[in-house]
Amino acid sequence: KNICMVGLGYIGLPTAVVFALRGVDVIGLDVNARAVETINQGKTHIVEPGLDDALRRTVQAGRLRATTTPEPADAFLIAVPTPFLSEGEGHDPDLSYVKSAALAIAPVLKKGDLVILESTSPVGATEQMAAWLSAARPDLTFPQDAGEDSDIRVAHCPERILPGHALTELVTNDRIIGGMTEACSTRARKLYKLAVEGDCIETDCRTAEMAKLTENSFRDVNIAFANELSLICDRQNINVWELIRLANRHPRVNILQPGPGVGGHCIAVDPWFIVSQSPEEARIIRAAREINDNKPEWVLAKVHQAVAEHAAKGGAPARIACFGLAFKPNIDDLRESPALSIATRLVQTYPGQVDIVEPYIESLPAQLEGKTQLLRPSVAAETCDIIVLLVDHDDFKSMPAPRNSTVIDTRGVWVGHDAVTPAAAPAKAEP
Ligand code: SAJ
Repeated sequence: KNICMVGLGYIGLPTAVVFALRGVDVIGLDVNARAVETINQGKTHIVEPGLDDALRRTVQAGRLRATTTPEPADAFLIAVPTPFLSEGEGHDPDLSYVKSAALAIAPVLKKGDLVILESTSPVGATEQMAAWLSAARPDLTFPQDAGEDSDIRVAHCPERILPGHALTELVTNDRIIGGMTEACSTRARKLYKLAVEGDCIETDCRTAEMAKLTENSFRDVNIAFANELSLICDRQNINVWELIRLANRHPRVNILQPGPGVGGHCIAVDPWFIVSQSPEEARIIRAAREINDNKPEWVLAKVHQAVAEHAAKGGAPARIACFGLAFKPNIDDLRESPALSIATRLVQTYPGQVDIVEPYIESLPAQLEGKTQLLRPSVAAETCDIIVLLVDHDDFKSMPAPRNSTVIDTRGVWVGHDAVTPAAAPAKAEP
């Protein structure tokens, strides 16, 4: 028995490795020839703690092999991107990668195979995928026409791992198993039980699709609540971090943390799938997306205000330091990062005045290269007039709060007990 992992990115590669570690023979299929070559050399093209070592062991043991050419397997797990379409206001889901993956594996499917969609998907995507497979293979039967007697079993089992904790969460998290029929669910559950120690809970594929979208929307709505509070508190001159700490002492209140916006490729995307399918009903979910997407503009306005106040004092133009570019703490992942977009806008607006501090990278991303410089935290804290804290990296938490600069702390790292307003400088350090 072997499996084919289709898509060897941030989700697919760790998943392939975890199954291979449990003794399953895994073929990895990807359109990226360079990634395939790197993996076959026992190396990773993504950053994930523990992955390098585990991948090398599984490749050396002959359990994991990558290819760009589809091959027969007993089960196919599809983990390809499902972004939204950039054109138009509707944020409609783009299923073109799922379609390409389905068309790639269709020719090698055989009676008895299992096809699982792991990518976060709008409701109905699994049935759509089964329809694409069926159109490509009229000689086989699928659950939509043959029910429990189908030749091919199809299910949606959404991935739920937190980047940075992939190898642990793949094994310990509970899994939702959404078969198109009960036989599909049973078959998929048996497969996941080879690697997953958490519960594998069966449901239908549409509920499974909605469950995954709901989880990320829940988090987005809760972060939006915290971000809205940060705006209200700023106007009322109340320290939002202290406020949230106090409110969370209530046994039934658990507010998340405000920040410069929501980044990554999941939480800022998935709620739009619900909004695009139910625009009339999904009012809170849409508002949350808009609040979180507008937070970077608010942070930029705070910086502009601080620059104007500095200029009013006369003297040299303000030096501005951006602390952090990553989309969340203690990782090097800059994808869809609000910190990166704020830094990029500041570099454009104040050319030659902005420095970057990001301990997790060694060279600047292309859009900033040649336009700014990377500084060590202590150097930037000494030399910059305005410090914009954008990521709550441990490196920043463990350093003393900069005392001689105006601090705009979007994460409450240094001004956890003070207002976020630049006017409130100098910042107080956390006791
Ligand atoms: N953030 C805040 N305040 C908070 C928590 C997070 O501003 O209190 C921000 C982060 O800084 C970051 C963004 O939200 O910019 C998202 O970070 P995250 O750590 O909440 O989530 P992701 O995108 O890394 O992973 C999420 C997870 N989903 C949930 O926790 C419900 C993960 O389990 C999913 O597998 C993943 O999305 C996915 O692939 O869908």
